[in-house]
Amino acid sequence: MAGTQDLERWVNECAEMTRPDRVRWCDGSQAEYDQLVAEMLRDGTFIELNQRTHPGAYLHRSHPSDVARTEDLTFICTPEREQAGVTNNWMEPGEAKTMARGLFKDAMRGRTMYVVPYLMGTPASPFAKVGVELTDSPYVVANMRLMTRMGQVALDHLQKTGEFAPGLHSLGDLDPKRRFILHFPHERLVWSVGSGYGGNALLGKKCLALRLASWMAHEEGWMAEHMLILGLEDPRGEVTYVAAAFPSACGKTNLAMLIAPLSQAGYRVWTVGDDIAWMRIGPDGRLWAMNPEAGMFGVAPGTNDATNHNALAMTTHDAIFTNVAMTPEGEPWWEKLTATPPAGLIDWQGHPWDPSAGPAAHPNARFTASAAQCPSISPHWEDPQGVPISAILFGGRRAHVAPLVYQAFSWQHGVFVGATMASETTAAATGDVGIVRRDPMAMRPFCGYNMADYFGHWLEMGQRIPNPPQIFHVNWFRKGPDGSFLWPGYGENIRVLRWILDRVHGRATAISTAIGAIPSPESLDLTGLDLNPAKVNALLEIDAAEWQTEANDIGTFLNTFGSHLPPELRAEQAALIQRLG
Ligand code: OXD
Ligand code: MN
Repeated sequence: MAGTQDLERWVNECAEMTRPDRVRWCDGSQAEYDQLVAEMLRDGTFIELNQRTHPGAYLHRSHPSDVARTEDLTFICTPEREQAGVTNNWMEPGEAKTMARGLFKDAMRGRTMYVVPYLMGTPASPFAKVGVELTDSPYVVANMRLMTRMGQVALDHLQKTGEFAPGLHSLGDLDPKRRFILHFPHERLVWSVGSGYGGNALLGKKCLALRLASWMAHEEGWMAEHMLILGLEDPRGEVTYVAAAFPSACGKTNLAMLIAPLSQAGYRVWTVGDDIAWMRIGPDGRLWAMNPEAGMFGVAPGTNDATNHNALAMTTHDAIFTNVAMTPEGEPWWEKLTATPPAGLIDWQGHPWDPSAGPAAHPNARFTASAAQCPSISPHWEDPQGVPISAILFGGRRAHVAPLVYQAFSWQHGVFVGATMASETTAAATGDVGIVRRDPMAMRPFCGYNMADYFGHWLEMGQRIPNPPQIFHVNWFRKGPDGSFLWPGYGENIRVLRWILDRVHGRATAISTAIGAIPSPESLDLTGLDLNPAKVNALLEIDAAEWQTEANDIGTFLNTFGSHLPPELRAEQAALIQRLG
C-alpha cells in the first residue's frame, strides 16, 4: 500500500471488521511505553519482576497452548499453489480472506486496536522498509517497541517513501483451531489471528522481514535471510564480517554475542544482528548485510554466564521475559541459569514448581531486549549500507554425519550445501523435538515463495556478486559413541571462526575431501582444550558410508521440488556421489 491516505483507509476498514472499542495510534515514545506497561501491570498481562535487580523488566505468561511458532497454521497465499512451493502450506488468497474474515469479525470488541507503524532497518538506510501492524495485544506493542524502530520515525519514513506493508493481528480467542498466520506476498500483506506468540504476532520479524521480504528480495535482486551477522576482530584490530544461518534455537544468538575465552586473546566478536540479514551487492562488488531489527527475541533456557554472558547482561534491565520461571525474590529463572534451581520457584504457568511435572521455564521461553543494550553490539550495527560479508556459514544440530566445519568448493557448491542442510528440530516451533529434517538455509519455515525458485535466486545472486563471500558449513553438535557432545561449543566456537577467518584471508591450510575442505591438523588452534586426537578425528571425520546414505537422502529430498529445481543442484549431488567414489 502507498501513502498516509491509504493507511487511514485501511485502518478504518480493519476497525469496521474487528470493531475495537477504541483505536490508538502509537508514537513509540517512552511515555506511551510506560503507560502501556502500567496498564498491563494492572490487568495482569505483565508481572513486575524485581525492580532492584532487574529495573524495567517484566514477565508475561502466555496461554499454555500459545508458546511457539505454529508452522502447520502458517500459510503463503498466492494465486497459484506452485508459487508457494512444496515446503509451504498454501491457500488461495480469496479463500484465505473469506475464511479469516470470519475470525476477525468483531474480534476486537471490548479491546483497543493499536496502530503500530514501524521501520525495519535504520532510518538513515535507503533499504529500510515501513510496516504497520494493527493489533489488539498491548504485549505485542511493547515487544514491537523493543524489536523495531516504532512510531513517529516510521510515519516520517512513510511520508518520504510512500510505501508500507500492512499487517493485521488479533489475539482472537487464542484457540489453536482458529489460529492462522496468513501471508499475501503479492500484496505485501499479513493477517495473523489466534496467537500472541512472538514469531506469530510480532509481524515485523518472521512475517515481514523474512517471508514477505524474501519474495521482495527475489523480485528486486537482493537477499532476506535467517542469519546472524557478526564481526570478528583479530589481534591486529581488523574486523571480518560473517553471516550465519542456523535453524531456530540452534545457538544463533549465542554465536552472535560470543565472548572469546582467555586462551584466544586478541580475538573479539562484535554483534551486528542475531536473527535476520538483509543483503545487497555493494558498489564495491561485495555482499553487504544489514540487520533490519532493533532488538533481540532470544531463547532464555540454557543462557547463563558461561554460555552467553552478554545476553544476561543485556537483559538485567528494560527487558520483557515470556514464560520464564520466577524466584521468590521476583527474579527471572530458567533451566541452566544456575547449576541448581533456587527453592520456591514459580513455574512458567504461575504455579509453585513441581520438578516432576516438567521444566520450570518453558523450553521456548524468551527474552526481548533492545539490541543497543548488548555489550558486544558493533559500532557499525546501524550503518545505513550494512557491513561487508566475507563468509557465509550454514549449520545445524546434527549428532552424526556432519563434521565440525568444512568449506564449500565454490558459491554453487555452497548453495547446494545450504539447500540440503539438515538439523534436529527444536522447541521454537510446535511439534516433535529432535527429529532430523532438511531445513534449507534455515529458511524452510520462512521462505515466502517456492523454495526451488529461492535456490535459483541464490544461484543467480552468485552470478551477480563480483566478489562473493566464501561458504562454510559448521556443526557444533556432533556426538561420540557414548552420546556426549564431542565439541565444547559456546565460547570455544571462536576457534572455528578463527579458521574461517584465516581461510578467507588465505592464511589457513585445508584438506580437500569429497564434501569440501576441512582444517588440516595444524591449522585449527586447539591448544588448551581437553580434546585427545581420537576426539579431534571423530569431530572432523567424514564417514564414506554415512555420506553415501546422506547423498542418496539428499537426492530424495531434491526430488520433492519437481520441475522448479535448478539443474545445478542435481549436478552438485551427482558430483558429490562421484567424489565419494
Ligand atoms: C526465532 C525463530 O524466534 O527462529 O527467531 O523461531
Ligand atoms: Mn529465528
